[in-house]
Amino acid sequence: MSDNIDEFFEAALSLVKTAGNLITEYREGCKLFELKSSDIDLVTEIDKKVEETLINGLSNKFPDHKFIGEETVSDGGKCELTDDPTWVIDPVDGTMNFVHGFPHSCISVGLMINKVGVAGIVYNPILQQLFTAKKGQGAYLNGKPIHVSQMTELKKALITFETGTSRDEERYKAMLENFQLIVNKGHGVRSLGSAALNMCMVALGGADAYFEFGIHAWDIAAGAVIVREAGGVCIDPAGGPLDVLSRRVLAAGTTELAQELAQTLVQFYPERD
Ligand code: LIP
Repeated sequence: MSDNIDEFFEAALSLVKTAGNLITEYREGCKLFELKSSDIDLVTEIDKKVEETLINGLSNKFPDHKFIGEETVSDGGKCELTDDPTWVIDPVDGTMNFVHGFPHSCISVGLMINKVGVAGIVYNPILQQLFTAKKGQGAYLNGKPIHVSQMTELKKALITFETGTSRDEERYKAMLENFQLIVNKGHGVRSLGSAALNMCMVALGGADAYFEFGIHAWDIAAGAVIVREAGGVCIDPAGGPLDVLSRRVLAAGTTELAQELAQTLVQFYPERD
């Protein structure tokens, strides 16, 4: 099995690096975009081209593999996770950043087999940050091993957090209440505008935890493998096991911090993918 995963990973990595060139042409920002579910949920032609490059390349090499791609699902495709090898892809995670030229956008590619994350690639081609992990083989930034922080207390923790891409009133209310809670109780809040890169900051040990309500499987599949291989935990924000289709995630360097956050956060339950 691990030989296959190495082969799958190497093929994906080569395609991700190629697709990254489509993003780096827009250092000042990709000003042409369309709206999806709200006026802050954007998609560009590059999102679609990157996803097409990855899915075509991987399905040519591995015809029996399945795909969950953000833009394919957005265009009406199935969002179905089976036991088959499934690539869970966000072609440009942080599309709002990409449009504005804020250099924190990435290609996020996760591989799940039997519904378990076995490989993750998160690549920010603008800043040349390549986060990678394979199950049981550790997590890396540009080929160097990375490890989560050992922070166990919220009062000393730096938490990454997002405002999201929907203006749903109930979600907003929970998001703002949680923002205030974390600011009052912790060391501070940071918001990169990309779930995948927020999770990589946890894997790097630069942030102590990340949580979000409203993300999708493609935002977190790769980051979950990278955080876990860096020694961290990825769970449901209420403390139970992570369900990548629940649109809820909590990643942390330690179980203790994760559980304290789970007891502290105001919960929100989006409609599942
Ligand atoms: C984004 C996520 C981010 C979240 C946004 C959006 P996109 O992904 O990475 O964490 O807050 O709502 O979903 O839409 O840029 O691929």
